[in-house]
Amino acid sequence: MEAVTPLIEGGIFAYLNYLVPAKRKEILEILVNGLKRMEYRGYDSAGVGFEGTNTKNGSHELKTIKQKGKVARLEEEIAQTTDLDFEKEFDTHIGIAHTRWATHGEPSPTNSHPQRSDPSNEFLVCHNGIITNYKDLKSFLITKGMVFESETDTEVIVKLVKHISDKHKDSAISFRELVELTVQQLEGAFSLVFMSSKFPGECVSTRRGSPLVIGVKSKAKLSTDHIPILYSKDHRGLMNPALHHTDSTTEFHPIGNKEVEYFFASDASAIIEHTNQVIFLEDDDVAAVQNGCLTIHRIKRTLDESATREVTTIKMEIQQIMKGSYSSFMQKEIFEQPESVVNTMRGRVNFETNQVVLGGIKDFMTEIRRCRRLLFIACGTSFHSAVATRQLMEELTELPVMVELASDFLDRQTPVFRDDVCFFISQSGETADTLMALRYCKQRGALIVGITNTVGSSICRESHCGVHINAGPEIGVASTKAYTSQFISLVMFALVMCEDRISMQDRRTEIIQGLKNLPSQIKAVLETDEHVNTLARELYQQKSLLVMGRGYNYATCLEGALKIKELTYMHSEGILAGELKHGPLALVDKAMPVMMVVTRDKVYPKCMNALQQVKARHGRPVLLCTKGDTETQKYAYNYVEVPQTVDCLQGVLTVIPMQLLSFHIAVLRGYDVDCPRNLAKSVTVE
Ligand code: G6Q
Repeated sequence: MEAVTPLIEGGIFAYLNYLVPAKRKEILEILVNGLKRMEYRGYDSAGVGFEGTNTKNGSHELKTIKQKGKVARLEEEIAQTTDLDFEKEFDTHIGIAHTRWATHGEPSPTNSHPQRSDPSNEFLVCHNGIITNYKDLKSFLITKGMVFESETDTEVIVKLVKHISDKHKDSAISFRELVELTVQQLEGAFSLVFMSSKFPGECVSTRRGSPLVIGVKSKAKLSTDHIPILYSKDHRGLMNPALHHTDSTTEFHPIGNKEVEYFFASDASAIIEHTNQVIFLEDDDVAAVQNGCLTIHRIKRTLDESATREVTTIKMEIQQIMKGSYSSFMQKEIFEQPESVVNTMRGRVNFETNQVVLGGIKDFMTEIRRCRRLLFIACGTSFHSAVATRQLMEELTELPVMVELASDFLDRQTPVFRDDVCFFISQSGETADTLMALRYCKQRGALIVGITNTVGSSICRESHCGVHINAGPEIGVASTKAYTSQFISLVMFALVMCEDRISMQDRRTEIIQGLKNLPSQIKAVLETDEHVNTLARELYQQKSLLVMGRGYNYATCLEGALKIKELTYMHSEGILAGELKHGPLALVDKAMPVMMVVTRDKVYPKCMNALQQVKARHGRPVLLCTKGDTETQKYAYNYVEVPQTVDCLQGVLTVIPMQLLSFHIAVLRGYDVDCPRNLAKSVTVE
């Protein structure tokens, strides 16, 4: 099984009280507060599912309340619910909750979690992650008579549980076994928490590639701090009943009285205020709570894995957990890039067969291939991702490619035609300039393709088709991981456009294999962080910084200069190295800080000419150069190395030292990295 990378998008929180009396309103407050602790993980809609008892006839029911928008909107929705007795007390209760970062299906109450198996809420699930084979499962379940109500991949999971449950209705199958049978059919990365009206008082959770933590709180001493794993099969794959019996030696519980509370969450930031006793589940663990006892199961034992899960004591502060060990969301997002680029490519690039599939535009590819021109329209960093991929787009599509700043494009009232395909790149999907340009092009009959990071956003909804970059929520105002994910999404599009061009197969294979190596190469560049920090100490009191490059690295100069400007308030300018002698060279002397991107590709000789021009004016260039290129480094005042990759992907690596440099200079200057002055995360005004 390929190592799946942790997915940040949305947050799960569940609460179980066993023999701990609590009023319904207290239970709902715990659930909502838990979601608020995780809102940084995704915040476009939220929901809760909880066991309710109809006070009139005592019937037991599962109720859900779900709402679009931030958790505060859900809180209002709960408060406005009239058919609930908030004062009713329960001593055993389960609630599951979720704050969503949409990847499939726009933010709406129907698409929020918990997702249900049927209108009677027989099974409910909250899900983080992406089920990459959900379409096949959905088609299968529809043939079995299932009726779907949402656009989510999540709904498939809970309907599959019901399908399996219906197939086993004459056997005494447990809730946990139902979940084990279900997840074996799933592909992708996920963390899941289930509850069920068939199994009141029980909760089952599991994970694969998306984190899940269990907190436990009890006045009594706990039965162990090493919870034994229960196996259905041994390491040879043979059923072995002795491996999965449960009794007081295998069940984790408080000793003596059974009073206990459990908390399930995507990360510890939602648990720490209740308890510091936590259990970190591993991939493919299935945790089940019943009658206050927790057991942890695995389908099959392999010889090398630990046979227990440890109950650990965490000592972190909430704030610190939300950002992990990072000082800001921007720093966290810079260091998330090895994972976010994998999520961008997940389920889309097959590195064995060298195939690329973009589901969101697949049905429009015939029309796109017939077009006369490609236009890429965006603002700021998103515009730079188009600059970064323009040369490759021209090479692989052999079409005229225009790359436009949305505001200028509109000022010029640029002619647009029915046989144009217009791409609108936007992390937020709400940038007014970009949205206005989209409407301008749509009115003129062009095909509109949205490249966004926010499902349900205006640009996403008003496009004819599109690609979700799957970078996860980007909180820092200065865009970092969204840029590299936009970059890779555009590269994937170019690869799709030439998939049937025999003459381009070698080039495609080279690029696809280059994409495969990117995550580890990004990690290698991130390891230069300390070196970049020393560079920042030399530069942070300067007044200006010139960033020069050309070819595939020109976009890095523009994006790097923008990062410096917006984070450090220092003047910075991205300069096309080929333009140096046409004016900018006049700026260069020994006092002017200069960075130059000089990597080993076709324009290397021309970059060396520019380097010589700078040196001849006593410039002291800091180079971003290819790892091990000692020949070039001889000319450097200082340098940062990046691994060699395919020429058209070099910009994904060379931008990272610029992200790190701008971060460190901003910190040295004492500025707010996540919220730079005068700026907003989404510029929704023209
Ligand atoms: C860059 C900024 C800004 C942003 C643009 C476009 O770090 O975040 O330049 O890229 O305002 O925003 P959208 O990508 O959301 O349209």
